[in-house]
Amino acid sequence: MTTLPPGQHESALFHRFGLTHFAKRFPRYPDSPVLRLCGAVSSERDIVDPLEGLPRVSQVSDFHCVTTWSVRGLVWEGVRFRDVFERVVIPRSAPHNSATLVALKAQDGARTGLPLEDLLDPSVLVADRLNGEPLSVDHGAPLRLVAPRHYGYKSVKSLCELRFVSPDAGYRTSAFSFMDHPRARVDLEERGRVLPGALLRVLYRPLIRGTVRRFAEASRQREGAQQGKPAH
Ligand SMILES: Nc1nc2c(c(=O)[nH]1)N[C@H]1C(S)=C(S)[C@@H](COP(=O)(O)O)O[C@H]1N2
Ligand SMILES: [Mo]
Repeated sequence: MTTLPPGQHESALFHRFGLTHFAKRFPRYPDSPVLRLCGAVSSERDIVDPLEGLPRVSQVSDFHCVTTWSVRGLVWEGVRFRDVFERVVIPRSAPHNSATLVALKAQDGARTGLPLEDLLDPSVLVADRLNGEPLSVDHGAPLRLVAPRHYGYKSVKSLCELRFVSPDAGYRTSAFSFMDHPRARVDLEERGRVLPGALLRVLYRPLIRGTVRRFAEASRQREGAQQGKPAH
């Protein structure tokens, strides 16, 4: 059994989760994996099926939401970010050497970023399957980042854009900036930028229940609306 990082408790379920204003937002193109490469690059590109032909891996990892719930033993399948970088990003887009920060954007508008060095860690995947099935819309179809050593908000669902930037350019976040730590490593309890992790634990924990309910409710509503639509 893995031990959980400081301040986390185990959740039996992998909740659909996020900032409340994302509860009713869903990916626009859950069936079309396209990754935009842009920023300080030699050529901006839209890569269709970016995982095609790359070496696939399966990885079991725990997932840690900054609000203190963790789920153990998720089985992700996809391609290591490092391989996407070396085999697709460099040959197709050639980021400048100064672009050591990557701004991440999702189809639902969620934004964060991570240092390129953190993304190149072998534990970081661009995943398209979870627990033996294609990624669902709830969990980030068609492609999601999985960065298990960082809080869940870095594991961007429905990932659609990698913007390579210099560190002084920074990146936009969808949260208040104090909530987005530049690295957000779970082992160091880097929950946010200003307040200590041990304080944010206490502030975030009471929000879990209501957030889970809102996200689940929005998901049920979407499924209901989908069933009313003709198949295409
Ligand atoms: N696109 C997108 N990615 C996101 C979020 C989101 O709202 N939108 N929420 C983040 C947060 S805070 C968490 S804890 C995890 C939750 O993953 P899940 O919804 O697949 O359980 O996704 C992260 N990635
Ligand atoms: Mo989270």
